Amino acid sequence: MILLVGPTSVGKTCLLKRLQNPNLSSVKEDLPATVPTVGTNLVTVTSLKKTEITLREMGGAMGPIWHNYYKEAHAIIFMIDVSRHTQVAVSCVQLMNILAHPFTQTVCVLVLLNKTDIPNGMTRSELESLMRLDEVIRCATQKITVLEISAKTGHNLEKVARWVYDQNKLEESIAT
Ligand SMILES: Nc1nc2c(ncn2[C@@H]2O[C@H](COP(=O)(O)OP(=O)(O)OP(=O)(O)O)[C@@H](O)[C@H]2O)c(=O)[nH]1
Ligand SMILES: [Mg+2]
Repeated sequence: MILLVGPTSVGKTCLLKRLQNPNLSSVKEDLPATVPTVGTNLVTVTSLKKTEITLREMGGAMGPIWHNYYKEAHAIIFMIDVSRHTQVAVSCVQLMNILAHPFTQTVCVLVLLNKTDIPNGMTRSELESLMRLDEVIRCATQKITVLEISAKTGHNLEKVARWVYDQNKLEESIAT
C-alpha cells in the first residue's frame, strides 16, 4: 500500500481520480469533482503494464492520525499546493515529522508540488529555499523524489504513475 498524505485541499483526491484513468495523456483540463476526504480513501489504480496498485489517501483533516498508517505503507507520497503560500510552513513541519518517524525510515518518499498550473504559484526554487528542501532531503534516511505536477492539466502525471509502479515492483521483489 502506498500512502498519500498532505494538508487539506492540496489535490490528493484529484490525483487519485486521474491515476485511475489509465490513459493519462488524454487528461482534459476539467478537474474531477471532489469533496474533502473525511477519514481515508482507499483506491486501486491500474498502472503501467496493468498492474493493480493500492493507494490510501488520508484526508488533510486527519493529520493527527496519519502516523497510524506508516507501518503498513511501503512508500509515501506527500503533496504540497504551490499556490498556497501560507501553507508552506505547515507542510514543512508535516513532512519533517513523517521523515523522522521510526516506521518510515526505509520507505521511498515522493514529494509532489501540485497546482503548478496556477500562475501565482511558488516556483520549485522558491519552495526549496522556503522549506530548505535540499537540506531536508540531504539529512533524510529515505530516498526522496520531488516532482512538479498539475492534477488539472496532467503535467508530469505519467512520471507519478511510473514512480508508483516502480515502488510496487520493489515491494513485490522484497516480498518474494
Ligand atoms: N488549479 C488546480 N486546482 C487543483 C489541482 N488539483 C486539485 N485542485 C483543486 O483543489 C481542490 C481540492 O482538491 P482535492 O483533491 O479534493 O484535495 P484533497 O487534498 O483531497 O483534500 P482533503 O481530502 O480535504 O485532504 C479542488 O477544488 C480541486 O479542483 C491542480 O492541479 N490545479
Ligand atoms: Mg481528499
